[in-house]
Amino acid sequence: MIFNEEMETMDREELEKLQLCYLQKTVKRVYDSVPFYKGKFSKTGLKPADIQSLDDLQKLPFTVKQDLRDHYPYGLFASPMKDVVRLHASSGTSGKPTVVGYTKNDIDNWAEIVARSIAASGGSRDDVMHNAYGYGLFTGGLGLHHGGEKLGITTVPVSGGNTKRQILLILDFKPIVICSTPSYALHIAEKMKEQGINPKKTSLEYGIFGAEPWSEEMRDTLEEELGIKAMDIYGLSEIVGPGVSIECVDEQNGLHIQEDHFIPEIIDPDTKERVPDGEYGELVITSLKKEALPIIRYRTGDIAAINRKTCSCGRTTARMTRVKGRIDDMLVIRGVNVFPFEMERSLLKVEELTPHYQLFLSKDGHLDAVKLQVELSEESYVQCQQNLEHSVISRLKRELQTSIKQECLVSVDVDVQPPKSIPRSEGKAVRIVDERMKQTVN
Ligand code: DLL
Repeated sequence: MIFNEEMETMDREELEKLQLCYLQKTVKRVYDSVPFYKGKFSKTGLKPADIQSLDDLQKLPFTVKQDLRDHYPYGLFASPMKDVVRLHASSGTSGKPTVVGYTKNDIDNWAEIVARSIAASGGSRDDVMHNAYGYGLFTGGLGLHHGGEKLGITTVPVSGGNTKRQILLILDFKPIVICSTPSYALHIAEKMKEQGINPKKTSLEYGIFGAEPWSEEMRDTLEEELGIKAMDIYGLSEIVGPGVSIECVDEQNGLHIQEDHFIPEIIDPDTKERVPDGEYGELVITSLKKEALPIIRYRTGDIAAINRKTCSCGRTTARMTRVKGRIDDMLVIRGVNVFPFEMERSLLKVEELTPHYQLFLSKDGHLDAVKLQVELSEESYVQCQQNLEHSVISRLKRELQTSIKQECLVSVDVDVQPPKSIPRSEGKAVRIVDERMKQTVN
């Protein structure tokens, strides 16, 4: 179902006219109300009136996460605090979090795009939605919540954690849609099996999964394990939260960007020049309707590509590929660039292993070294114990190493552990344990 036909299927020429109008308003708003932007524009003598076409967007400077940190907490807000009704913040692994403010209109607009997203994923007002994204400063829980209520789907605000209770509520409330990180959905399925419940046989039909990178192979695993259709939702708190883009259930092939709210660009992160459609690069987003924290050309750090071909679902909006990973997470192993997520694809092809994994990074002299820790499924563990434990483990190690070498062109050490050795996550999974700094300090 298309929640907002007018906006989601708008003729592209019309859409671009609308985008230009909102872009001009946003540029004027930040110029007049945020000294940081006025200062930046002034360095190149740029005035809001210079934005006469969508191409002129490229005249505008980029904004980066550090700018938000440097102006912590409210320095980039374009609305007086009396108009700010909500704050969210990213967890921030080091130092202060990045803070995002919302006016009442911002919350309404966010609810609108998330309502569109849930509808695109197969949910409708006749259904029940189990929302297992964390509620709080993280945008996942409340983002899906308001979108759910706007759509009119019965929203269960269960939040993350207490997996036993999640299962009870899924069995009793009979939701059609589940929202969580892909890794937490896997964990819920695993716990169901432990309790003797077949995860394929619940009422669930659709999953809205995001907040962390996940592969096409992980989609197959989730769909198979839970007997659902799994859709990818993308967003980031600096821009709004979940709902920037979403896959449609019709094609499950690229995430429709809510282009009447955001302008996407893909740039080469080194030259900072735009790259053609279809080429991978860093996703840059400009907000068009945000009031409290409008943001100009925000460098997301996420690697994706854009395609503007029309989709069979009827939506005319540009689609982005699933995010390959963050630039910061890219590993350079003996000169080869690789994202952790690319190894996930190889792992999921080995039947005897579970879909859970962690990568340990260390230094081997001056070079980066990677150990991929994986675990045996319960079934194969029993088999290993019954017969030749070592030969099975060595075979799995070899298979996985060869597959990673073929797919990612890097050699990694593989460590096969017993079942349930890898920590399970209730939110974003911790895939990378970076021990390189620790080694340098010692
Ligand atoms: O993760 C918002 C969100 C909540 C998105 C629920 C989807 C579902 P942050 O905590 O600010 O916001 O983290 C944003 O997470 O820059 C990406 O690196 C990553 N990310 C988010 N969605 C996806 C996705 C939320 N579908 C950061 N695929 C982003 C890959 C994703 N990475």
